[in-house]
Amino acid sequence: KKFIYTAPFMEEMIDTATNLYRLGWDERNGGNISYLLQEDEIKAYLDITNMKRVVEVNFDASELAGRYFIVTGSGKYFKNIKEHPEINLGIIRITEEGNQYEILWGFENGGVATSELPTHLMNHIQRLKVDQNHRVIMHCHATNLIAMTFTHSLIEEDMTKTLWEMCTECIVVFPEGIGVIPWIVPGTTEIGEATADKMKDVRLVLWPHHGIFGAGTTMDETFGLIETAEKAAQVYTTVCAQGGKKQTITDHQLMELATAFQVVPREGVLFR
Ligand code: 2HA
Ligand code: ZN
Repeated sequence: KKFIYTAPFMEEMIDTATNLYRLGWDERNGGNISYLLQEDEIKAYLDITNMKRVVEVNFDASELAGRYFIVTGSGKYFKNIKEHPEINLGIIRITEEGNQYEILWGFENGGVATSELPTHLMNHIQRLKVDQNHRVIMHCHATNLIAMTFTHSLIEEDMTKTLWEMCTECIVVFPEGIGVIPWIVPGTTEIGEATADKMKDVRLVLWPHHGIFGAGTTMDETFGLIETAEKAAQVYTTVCAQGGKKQTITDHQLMELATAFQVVPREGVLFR
């Protein structure tokens, strides 16, 4: 077998977690990532018949039976992933019944998958229904997006419009807009269901006063999606600090962008 630290999925996971930490979006044990892996990808690096431990899942994940994920650990710090991937990350497989997962690699010292596993798995189930190439769910505490949930309208169309206005790229990167759920206790199946429900239509879901969830087909794309929304939120913060908008990208200009880049903007955001 090849050395597992040379696996592209491992390198992507470590690099992304390290970047998120460096950006200040994953303090302490904040944030979590799960990355759907193909059996063939893993087999070159790991004996998939060698299961280390079994852990309960407290909801029905049978739609993901037999699926593999590399996932960040519960209570683990993104800051430490680069130094000790084998403690802070794990490779898991959902059992046939969908009520447990098996740990095939990592989570040494008795660790388990992220406390947000229900939301991650429910989002994977939902995104796979609308995008067969879907693979990544990422959660982080992006600073300016969180701040906006205190000062800005939480109506999705309002939030989407403001983010689109703040950087010309935004409407091209997330034409479907951003979802916003109510405040709910994290780690619960309730917040998982609310988030996954939004993921039918969007790849970005904002948790008020907490953080952001992103979905995508690759690690780079998912990271880039969150990065773009957070950049817009950062510009918004600066615009407010400078005294507010004096001019902006108009709705007509946003439509021109959508046409030029062949994206369909979410209904109900422009020309209201
Ligand atoms: O894992 O970010 O939402 C810590 C969190 C919970
Ligand atoms: Zn969080």
